[in-house]
Amino acid sequence: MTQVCIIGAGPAGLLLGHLLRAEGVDCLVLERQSPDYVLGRIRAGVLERVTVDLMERLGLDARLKAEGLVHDGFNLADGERLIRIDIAALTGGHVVVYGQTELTKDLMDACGPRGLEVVYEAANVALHDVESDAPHVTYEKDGRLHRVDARIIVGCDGFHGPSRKAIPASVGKNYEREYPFGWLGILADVPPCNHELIYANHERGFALASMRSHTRSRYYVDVPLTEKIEDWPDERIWDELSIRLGPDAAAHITRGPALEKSIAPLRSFVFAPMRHGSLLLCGDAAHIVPPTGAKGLNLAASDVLYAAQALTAFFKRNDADAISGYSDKALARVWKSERFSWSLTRLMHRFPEDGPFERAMQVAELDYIASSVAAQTSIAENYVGLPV
Ligand code: RFL
Ligand code: PHB
Repeated sequence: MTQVCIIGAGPAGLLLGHLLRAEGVDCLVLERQSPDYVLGRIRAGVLERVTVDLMERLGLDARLKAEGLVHDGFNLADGERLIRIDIAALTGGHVVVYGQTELTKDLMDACGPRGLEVVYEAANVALHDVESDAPHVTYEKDGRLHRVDARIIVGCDGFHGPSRKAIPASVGKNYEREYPFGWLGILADVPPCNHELIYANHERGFALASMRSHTRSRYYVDVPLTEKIEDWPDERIWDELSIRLGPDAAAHITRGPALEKSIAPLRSFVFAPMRHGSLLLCGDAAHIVPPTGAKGLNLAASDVLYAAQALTAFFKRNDADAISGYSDKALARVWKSERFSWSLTRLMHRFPEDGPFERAMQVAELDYIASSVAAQTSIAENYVGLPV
């Protein structure tokens, strides 16, 4: 028996586990994959304050502080022009570039010393009786079936995990938008072409220049969903980046062998409500944003913050209202990030169904942003992260 059973040891599950442990709430984390598999997934790179603050509160921010790159701005590229969004001047804040892999590693390394129990390679995780006050979870490991009784289950098991599916269709609603392209990402040990991120809308398609450190770069181009990674040898990706990012950036691109290459589909998705009975959902288990706004991991962090507050109030002060209020509180922030991620995706990508009118709207919007402090401020305050 445990107070909280957390499903999934990605950033959401591990952050929540550590926060609950720090409050003296019992919990157990079940993860389908091995630690190495989890760390092999290359994903987010940009942290908002909410995420950095949680790591600081946990006292797990030593490496993030030492190695994270503070970014005071980023750029939107439109053909030849770079429109700089000066986050620091417009909002007083900044974002920190620090890979999700590194953050996950910091959280993983702290599990042993802090007594956070994670069962890796837990197969066939299934949720039972989530509507009741006595739910339980079953899983298989080492050829045996295990059962975990808990008072609360928190689904942090990503978009494809079993938690959301444990909520009956009659109770929840899916809001969904799929995009007709994916992002082909390349990671390489080469210096970045620019000291800040560049999001480019070129007639050949979208490109993003990002980084993990001064010596490791992360780049993306959008590709039709029919595209296969085998058709994209490294040189083809570098050639495409050099065109789409524009001549100034191209002049500073250093090419190198790919450490990792993958294609990720783009999706906007929200499942509501984010609580049903004794089950709460956090992070990608409840919602997906297209990566254009760099919001996915940060939304997982704000969900976890709200969930930790609610569960602490429940277990320490017997406050059941905190749990009932979790979904509305989390969704209020989720929807605003969904809107921002969708609108930046719309602005920066070429959609196959778009004609000259839609293209003219993109040009006009970018032109407006370039000339309007108000428009830049709106983008900056969303990018830096809305208040929690
Ligand atoms: P995760 O990271 O998917 O973790 C879920 C965990 O649950 C496990 N799991 C199960 N465990 C037990 N039983 C089962 N049946 C299970 N099924 C799944 C999984 O193995 C996994 O360990 O979800 P979480 O924790 O909610 O975290 C969300 C973030 O990972 C995600 O939102 C971000 O990576 C999105 N994202 C970005 N977010 C940002 O904030 N900033 C960015 O710059 C950014 N860039 C990105 C991104 C996502 C990308 N891809 C590949 C989708 C760039 C890309 C390309
Ligand atoms: C990344 O570095 O992987 C990254 C950065 C910004 C985004 C998405 C991904 O918007």
